Amino acid sequence: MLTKNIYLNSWIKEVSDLTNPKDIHICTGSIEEEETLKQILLNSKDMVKLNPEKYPNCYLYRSNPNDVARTENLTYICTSFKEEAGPNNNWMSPEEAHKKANSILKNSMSGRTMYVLPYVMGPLSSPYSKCGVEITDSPYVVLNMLIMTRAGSQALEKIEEIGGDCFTKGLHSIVDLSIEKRNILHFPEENLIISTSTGYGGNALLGKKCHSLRIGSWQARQEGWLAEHMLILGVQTPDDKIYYMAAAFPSGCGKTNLAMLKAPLEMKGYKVWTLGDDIAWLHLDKDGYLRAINPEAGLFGIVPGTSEKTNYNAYHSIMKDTIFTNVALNLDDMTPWWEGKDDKDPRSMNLVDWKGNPYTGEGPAAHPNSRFTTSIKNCPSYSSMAEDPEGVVLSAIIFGGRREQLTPLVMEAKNWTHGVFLGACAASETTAAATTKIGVVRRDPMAMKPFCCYNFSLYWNHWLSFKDKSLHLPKIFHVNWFRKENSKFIWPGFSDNLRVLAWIVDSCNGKDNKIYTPIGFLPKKDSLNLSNMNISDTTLDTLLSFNPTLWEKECSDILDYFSSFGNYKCDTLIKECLNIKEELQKWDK
Ligand code: OXD
Ligand code: MN
Repeated sequence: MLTKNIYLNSWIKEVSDLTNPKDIHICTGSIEEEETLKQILLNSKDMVKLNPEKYPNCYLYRSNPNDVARTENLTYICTSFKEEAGPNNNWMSPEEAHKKANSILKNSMSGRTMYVLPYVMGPLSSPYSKCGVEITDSPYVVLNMLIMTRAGSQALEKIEEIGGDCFTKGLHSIVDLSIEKRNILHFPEENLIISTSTGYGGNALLGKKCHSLRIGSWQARQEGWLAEHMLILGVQTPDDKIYYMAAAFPSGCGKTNLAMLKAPLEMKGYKVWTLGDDIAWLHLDKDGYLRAINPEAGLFGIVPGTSEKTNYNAYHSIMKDTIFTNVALNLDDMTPWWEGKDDKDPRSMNLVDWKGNPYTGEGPAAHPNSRFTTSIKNCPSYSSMAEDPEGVVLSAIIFGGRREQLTPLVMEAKNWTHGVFLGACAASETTAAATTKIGVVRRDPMAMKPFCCYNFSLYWNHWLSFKDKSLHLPKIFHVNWFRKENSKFIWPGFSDNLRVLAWIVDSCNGKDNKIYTPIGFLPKKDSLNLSNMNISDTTLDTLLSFNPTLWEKECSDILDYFSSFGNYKCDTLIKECLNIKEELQKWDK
């Protein structure tokens, strides 16, 4: 008997009959197991041990160069009805997807070990947690999942205790890593994920995007909660109160930086606590408060640009017990290196680039989407509230995007419906985390474009439905750190973003710090703490104002976007947008 869950046993048998592995290993998460897995990767030369004095228990893994980012074009939602997946997803019929996967997976594990990894997303004893089992033939995936989730024996015990089909099934095989065989398939109706011919984190660590966001968003709609692409942080104020916030930004817009921000010197008494940097599951508790848990246990962050100055806490999180993927290696002292780590010229060092070749000075030494995997507990600003099974009560929800023009530094929603509108029309310029063109503006509602598993119109209706379920919902805000003038950023970002969070706290406390406009409440000019900031009056005006003519045009674009979801329409948001447009037409220009 493999496990005490018959349903799991029969799935393991089904997968091993198909993939034909040389043996099966049920992962326990023990130290010995971890060591064995590391040794396998060291022996195969896919992984290198880093300097144990400077980077204790740290490793550098190099992936196949064709496999360095999520592949959204090869990611499918396989629902019975195409319209349910919506134009926001690639769709494949479940029959076709199973057929395709079966032919790719036939004997795909032959000669390899099949690892069965039970895991829990969320604190082990949380009523909001969910179980999963990932079957994979990649020791790298197991090692990462052991950091990113609560995995191994304890998770299996939970799965055995609950019994039946209480877990999301995730089947992953690296096959031959060819792009032709690469597919990331989601079967929400079967609670199943199949990922083939890839080893990249976002495609292969199935607990993360595939389970916690795609399958999660499907289940959340059915069960009345929200699975979101959000960090969770706590802002401690000088009177020692902590205000919890969840914030959604598209990939590569600084979620990890904001989640572990270090207060600027001028803001004495303020401190940011880190509970999560990528995913939040939100549930209404019995009193109607919206509570957030972080389903993950680790950080899978972008390395380039991380320095003591830009993100002190991330920098210090990754000095031990960390797996680096696709960074450069300094052969002189076996330390990892990446663009933005320090002021050194990479050509002056004895570097091997991310592909494992001597660095020639051409192109980046570390891949722009190179990653670190480390326990969130390594983060100096980690809050143990992240382990609270009940989660934290949210005071604010923040949406954001990367907009060079148009969108003010911060605005507050007029009410829940308007807040959902602000989230739904968030847009951003693409980054290196996905293999699409860099720098193209795309609508990225709630930063969920690549992750919402069903038609966005239905998703927005689900968000809107919370309005009638509670009197204690958090306030909603929209921020934009990326405003530019003459091609230069006009807001410094990073730790100075705490000034905006402090304004949000003031607002949650009912402070009279804002003025009404058709697009939302904007800060009164003197309401932000800008001490020692050296920001000119004109720049501040640009940051805190809006252009009604441009916004009227934006509303027309948003209306076009809102009507692009087939037979499903979110009438409430369409009406919200029409009202704003009408108000803008009358607004003093
Ligand atoms: C991530 C992403 O890796 O959003 O978090 O792409
Ligand atoms: Mn993300």
